[in-house]
Amino acid sequence: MISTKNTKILALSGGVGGAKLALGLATITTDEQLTVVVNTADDFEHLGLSISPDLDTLLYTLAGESNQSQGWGLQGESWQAMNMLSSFGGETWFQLGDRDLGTHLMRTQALRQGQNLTEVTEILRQGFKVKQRILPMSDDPVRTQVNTIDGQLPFQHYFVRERCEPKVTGFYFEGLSQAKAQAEFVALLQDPELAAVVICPSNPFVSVAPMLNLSGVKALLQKCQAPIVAVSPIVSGMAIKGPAAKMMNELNMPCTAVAVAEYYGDLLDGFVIDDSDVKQADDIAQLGLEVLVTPTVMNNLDDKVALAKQVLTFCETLQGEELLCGQ
Ligand code: FO1
Repeated sequence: MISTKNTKILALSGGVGGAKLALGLATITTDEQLTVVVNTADDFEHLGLSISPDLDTLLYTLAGESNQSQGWGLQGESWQAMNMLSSFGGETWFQLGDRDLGTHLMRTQALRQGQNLTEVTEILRQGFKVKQRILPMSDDPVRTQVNTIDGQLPFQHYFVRERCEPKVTGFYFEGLSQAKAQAEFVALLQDPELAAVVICPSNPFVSVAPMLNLSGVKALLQKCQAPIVAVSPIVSGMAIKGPAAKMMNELNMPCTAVAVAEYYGDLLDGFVIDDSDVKQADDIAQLGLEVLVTPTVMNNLDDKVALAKQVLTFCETLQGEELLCGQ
């Protein structure tokens, strides 16, 4: 199915938007070909539990178990534990379903027993029978703090409890300067078989930035021979999901695909924009990037697969190397 040389693919992903493209990529590649490195700066400790929302979104999505209408959590969920907690007057602003709680209990106990986040994620991945490698960006804690006009808020307090309402003035990634990039992530960036790096359409500021700004990662990306391609999370001046567009407005950035391309800067070889933003293609090319214009909105599995094929074909043209055979 796949050529034997230079066929490893690395996807960098935040939560929902990134997981959609990761599922498309997982559908058209062999199990060993794809590694997804996931943002862990959204992680937090809540009700005594270690919660890794983006890792879980990836696990649940690749396992075919995600709750797509809700946008997070698991299918077939029940809420008995939350209802019980609510009856005691406990904190219920962050909704943890009964099935989802099993994941957090498993992770929390394993971390407390001394396993690292990579090892715990591996246990969960095997439990969910996910074939692709899913790695946390780091085994060290990194915690996004959102600076707002109302003061600094931990990410989930800003995102879920305050529904992204406070006006954002900037971000601080607690622990980032001391955190080491996950070892296999570092090794993959130096692997001669790495053939493509795909930055998924995740929030550039709070999902992708923590991964890129881990010590040494940008330098390795700059050295890496594989094409680096990002998919714009901004389509027609809006974010498909989440607060990226609102953040751009509040940070006085134009809410455009061009602004996202500029934000990633010369790290990229190629940038993927939606058909509806075709008028921005020339401006992006002016930045020295190759541009792919294609439908990027993923409403169903066919859309995810179609975009994944387009992205890998784009990488092939940038690399001159075949990634997909007979697709
Ligand atoms: N998002 C919400 O908007 N409300 C919730 O109550 C909520 C609970 C939740 C529980 C577990 C989990 O893994 C994720 C959860 N999310 C919830 C989603 C999540 O916090 C965000 O989508 C991501 O952090 C942003 O990528």
